[in-house]
Amino acid sequence: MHTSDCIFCQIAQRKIPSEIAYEDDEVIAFKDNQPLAPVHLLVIPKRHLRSLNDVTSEQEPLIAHLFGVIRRLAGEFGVAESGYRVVTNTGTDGGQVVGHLHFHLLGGQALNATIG
Ligand code: DGP
Repeated sequence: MHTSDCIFCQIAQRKIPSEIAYEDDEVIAFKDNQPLAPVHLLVIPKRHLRSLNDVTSEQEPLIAHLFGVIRRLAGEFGVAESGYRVVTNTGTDGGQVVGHLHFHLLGGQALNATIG
């Protein structure tokens, strides 16, 4: 389920410290350590999936649950009404750096076309 050389698996296992905003059995959310906006959270499945490409149809309920967490966090971090952006970078051309599926939740300012 976890991969020992994956930074985000280590964060999920609390082996690497992070500012955790939410956690349940399947999902964990924490502050990005290179924030691009006043609110910049990363929301991830605890299970190691490399990218959206790894998600099977059986795991789609997990992704639906994860989006519910994102919606809830947008409210808790005060950006639901002003607006926010959810981004998942996939693969090399998508700009994915960390090879563990993650969704950026960005908000707290007017976002330009390239942020995130
Ligand atoms: P991406 O390009 O979508 O793979 O973005 C990876 C993001 O992960 C990037 O915005 C910085 C963030 N990040 C990388 N390493 C760490 C870490 O160790 N802790 C935290 N909190 N964020 C990290």
